[in-house]
Amino acid sequence: MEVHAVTLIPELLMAVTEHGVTGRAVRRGLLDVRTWNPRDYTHDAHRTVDDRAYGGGPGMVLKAGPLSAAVAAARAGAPADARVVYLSPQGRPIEQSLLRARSRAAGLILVCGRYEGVDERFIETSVDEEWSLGDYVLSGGELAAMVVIDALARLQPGALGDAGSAEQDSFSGALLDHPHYTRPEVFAARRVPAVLLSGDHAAIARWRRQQALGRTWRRRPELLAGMRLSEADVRLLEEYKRQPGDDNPGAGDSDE
Ligand code: 9WO
Repeated sequence: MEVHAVTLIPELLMAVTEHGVTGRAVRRGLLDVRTWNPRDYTHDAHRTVDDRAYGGGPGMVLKAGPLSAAVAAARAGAPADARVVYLSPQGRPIEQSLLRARSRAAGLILVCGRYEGVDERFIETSVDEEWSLGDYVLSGGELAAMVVIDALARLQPGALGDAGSAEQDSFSGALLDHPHYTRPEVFAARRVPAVLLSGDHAAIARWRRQQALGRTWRRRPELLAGMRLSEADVRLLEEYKRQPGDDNPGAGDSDE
C-alpha cells in the first residue's frame, strides 16, 4: 500500500517509516510512505504557507493554495483509488473496521494541518473525507497520520511476524484483549493464573475468551451491546459475572 502524506514537517514521519513493525513493513516493500510539502508549492520568495485568520483572533491558518497544489501533486503520484483524508478533531471518529477496509486500497493520501487549522475552502475543494482519532487537540495532524499509518501497516498481509496475530488483536473480533503474563511466575505477590501454566490448551483458550468477554463487559459495555454472542460466549460471560471482582465484590463468596 502507498500512503502519501501532505505535511510541512516530513521528517516527523520517519518515526513510523524507520522503526518497529512499520519500519520493517516499509523495508520489505509492503508499505510505501511518500511526503509532499506544501512549502514546495508556494510561489513567493518567503514560501508562505500560512496567514492571519479573516475575522481576527490569535494564531495562523494554512492557506488553501499551497495545500491544494500539494494534494493535486499527491493525487497525480498516488494510485487511482487513493482517497484524500484530512485529519482533524472535526472528523468522523475512526475505528478498526474502517482501517481494515481501507488497508485493502492501493493508496491513501493523508493531509496534516498545523497552527489553528486550514482554510475551509481547501477542505471543500480538495478533501474527500475528514477523520478524527478522538476528542482531543494535538499540535498538528502528523501524529494522527502516524497513528493511521501504523494501524494500516500492521494490517498489510505479511507485516506481522506471526501471521495470525493481527486477527487475534484487540478489536479484531470487536472484543477487548485478554490479560497477558510472562516470567516470573510471581510478581508483587501476584501469581500468574494457574490455568496458563497447566499446558491444557483448550482450557487456556476458554479462559482467554472468558477474560476478553468479561473485560469488555466490565470496561466497554457498549461494545458488547452491539455484538451477537454465541451460546458458548453467553455461558462464559455469565460464569465470569458470578466471579468476584471490584464491580461485584460479593459474587463467588460461598459463605455469604
Ligand atoms: C488549535 C487551536 C488553538 C486555540 C483554540 C482552538 C484550537 N484548535 C486548534 C486545532 O484544532 N488545531 C489543529 C491542529 C488544526 C489541524 C491539525 N491539528 C490537529 C489535528 N490537532 N489535532 C488533530 C487531530 C487529528 C485527528 N484526530 C485527533 C486530533
